[in-house]
Amino acid sequence: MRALLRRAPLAASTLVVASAVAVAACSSSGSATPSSSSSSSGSGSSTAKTGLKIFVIPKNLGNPYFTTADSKGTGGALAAISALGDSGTETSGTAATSASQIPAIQAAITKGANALVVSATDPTALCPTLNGAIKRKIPVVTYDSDAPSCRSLFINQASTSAIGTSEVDLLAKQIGDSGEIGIVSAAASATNQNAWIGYMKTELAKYPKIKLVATVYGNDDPATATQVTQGLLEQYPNLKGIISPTTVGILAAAGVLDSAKYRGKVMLTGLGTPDSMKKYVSDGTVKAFELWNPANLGYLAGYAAADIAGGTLKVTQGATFTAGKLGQFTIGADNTVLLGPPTVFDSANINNFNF
Ligand code: RAM
Repeated sequence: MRALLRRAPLAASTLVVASAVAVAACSSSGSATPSSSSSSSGSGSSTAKTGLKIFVIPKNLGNPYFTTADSKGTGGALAAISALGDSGTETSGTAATSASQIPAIQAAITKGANALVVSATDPTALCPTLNGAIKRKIPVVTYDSDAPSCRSLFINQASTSAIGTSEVDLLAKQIGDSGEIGIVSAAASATNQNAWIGYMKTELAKYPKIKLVATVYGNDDPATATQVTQGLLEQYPNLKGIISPTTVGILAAAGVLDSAKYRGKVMLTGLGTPDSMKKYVSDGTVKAFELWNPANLGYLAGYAAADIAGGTLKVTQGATFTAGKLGQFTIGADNTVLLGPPTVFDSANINNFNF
């Protein structure tokens, strides 16, 4: 039954390896596959385990981006987990810090987790705990923000380089390729933020008249993000633009810029949810920004975690799996799965989106 739910018809080449995978799935209680191990191929078992306990652990609770990514009602991670006959729980701390997130990961392990789905606040701090899970054969699937040396699989929302470079290109267009800009990031330790900022810096080499003057950190906390944005504007009165690659940061920055003093004078782009940004696009504070569909990201991560824990997906480069409504995905280099390209939102299309 579970196999019917989760499998689209398999290609002949995939069917050849299915029986070998079924044997592997039966011979171990979990199927955690550290990213370094990739000896056999494929997916496809008719004997998947169900009733598994899967914990979804975002950077923090209370961040609407993760609520959308994780919830059953939005079609996020918990929807995929429950569609596959497993039991999903979303848990984390309330601050987007490792100190807040690690106890939730430890508690999930103690409660008998069969798989963990984690957005890493800080890979260095999380890895001892996550490696402990992998040692106990609990697969760790990262989503949104990776912990490359201590997970089985990473579900990447969109090409890391494309996110970084496109945000610079979007802002450059809005400021006429010239002037001082700043970045309002989330946590200084966050893998995703730092990877995107790295590509922004590379892309800036194409714009000799744009100067990145500062990167400030709002820690995915609305009050902190507001404060650091105000500080940035005070310290750099000639600032022409801000990139905020965090849904919490861009919303806070938009709130600060939504005044006669700044509207139309300091441009803002980054990663935001269309629902939260509609007001600022319609009043002209923000021209264009981007994001992927967070619910689809969570759904894909939940699906993959359930498939790995259930024994129907072995983590190895080239393995394919069908993630329900989202269709077929292939595990790529470094045991990473890519959701797809993000959408750029502007006044012409933003009202077509509701998340
Ligand atoms: C925030 C978080 C998250 C990031 C999004 C774009 O909600 O920092 O990790 O992916 O923004």
